[in-house]
Amino acid sequence: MTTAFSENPISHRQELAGDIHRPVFHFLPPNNWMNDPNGLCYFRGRYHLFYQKNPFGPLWGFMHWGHASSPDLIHWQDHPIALAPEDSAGDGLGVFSGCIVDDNGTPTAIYTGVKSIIDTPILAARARDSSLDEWEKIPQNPIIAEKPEGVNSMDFRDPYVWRQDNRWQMVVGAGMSDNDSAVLLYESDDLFSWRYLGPLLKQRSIESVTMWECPNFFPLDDKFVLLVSLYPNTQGIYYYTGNYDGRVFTPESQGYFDSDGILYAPQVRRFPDGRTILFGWLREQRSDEAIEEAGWAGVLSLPRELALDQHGRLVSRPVREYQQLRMPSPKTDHLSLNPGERLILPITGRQVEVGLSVRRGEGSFELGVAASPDETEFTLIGCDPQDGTVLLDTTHSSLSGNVQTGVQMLSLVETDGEEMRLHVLLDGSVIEVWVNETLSLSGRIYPTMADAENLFLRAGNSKVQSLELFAWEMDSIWDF
Ligand code: DQQ
Repeated sequence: MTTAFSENPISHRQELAGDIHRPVFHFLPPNNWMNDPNGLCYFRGRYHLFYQKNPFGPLWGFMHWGHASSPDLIHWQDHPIALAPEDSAGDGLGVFSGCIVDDNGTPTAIYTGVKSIIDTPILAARARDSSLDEWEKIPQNPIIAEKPEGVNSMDFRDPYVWRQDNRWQMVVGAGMSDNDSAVLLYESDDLFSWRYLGPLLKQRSIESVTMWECPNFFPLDDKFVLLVSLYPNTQGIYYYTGNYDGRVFTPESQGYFDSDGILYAPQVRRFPDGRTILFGWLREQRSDEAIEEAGWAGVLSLPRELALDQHGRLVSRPVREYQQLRMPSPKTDHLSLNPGERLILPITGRQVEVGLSVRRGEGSFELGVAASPDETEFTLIGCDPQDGTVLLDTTHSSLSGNVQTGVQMLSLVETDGEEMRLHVLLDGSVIEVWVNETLSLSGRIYPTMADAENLFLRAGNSKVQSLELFAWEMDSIWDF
């Protein structure tokens, strides 16, 4: 299904509301295609979120910046398209990813313009009203016309700008002719004329990666964090934490953030209340044909508050504001399970949050969600408190042949505490899992059966002595 471009977001949202795979408490486009979050910012009491949008259809192409705003990071209002491609502005083939900074009270977008596949200048546009609905691409564009030497012709994009020591600094994602990936560092006094300082980081850390997309570079606690998205084949988000003296970044630790490449191309900003928050794109795991039939694609993660833990790992938890979506009367229980015992939970649905707490050393168990009564479709979250691992297994999540499935795993280390606390948030085709409000896994699932709504617990080969359960039905963020 290809829908003609019309800016009538509420009617599109209403038309698609019956789709069982459509999340209701994660931000997603009214219809058609969305990918990366862009331009995350806070202006005059509202959070603004921009995003890569194809207004003409549900597959990637002809990128614009869509726009939504929120009073609380959870409930969103659609705005008109903010930035559209224009030949005369140097972005005729697409307005690709970028960020927004506050230039003395004027929100200013710094983004990738696509002039041709090998010509991707960095451009700027300034907001002309307080709702951030009207934008003017500046006459000085392009603000960076040429890529530095050694950068591959098609691998230069996604500027991220911040204030550093009374100057502006910018990083841009790149792929280099020596096969390294790089994040390139620039500096400016006025936001419009930029000096190239060289690579902030340049590496060939993972063999199959040819470029780092969507860099984010920001202070967190007393460190700096660099996030990069691993391209091609969208291999997920990798982070480096370390020290930054305003010129040189010295990484100390590194790792994957989330896993398996379903969460990708994040946008991070620190907000006035001091929290550093990330939104990521949760990629579809179904075929183009299935997406065309659905008429929409792409959804964002819940906003995640970032922190560094005692091991120096970059960790996250969903912002506390999502808890307002918990419906009254949670189901709570104190359970024990005999070896192999299976228990249907007293809650059903496609919009649920389940919390489970056990002590380390207990027997292993699985939580099943989105399970059909005949159990031909189900998604498993496995927990082994002895070795501290959590699995997200979507192998049986759908009977459709048009869906990619898999098994993801995360592991706690010895010193992560005496307890394992799982938080599972299911919202239509989105599943997000946290353990101990630090490490996360994200998945997409597409059950074919309308009644694939059950939840169950199943013990492994040993007894689970004591398991605390909290479960909530979750409300929609939309009024209809
Ligand atoms: N998406 C944008 C690019 C970016 C990629 C194009 C990452 O700017 O590199 O839609 O998903």
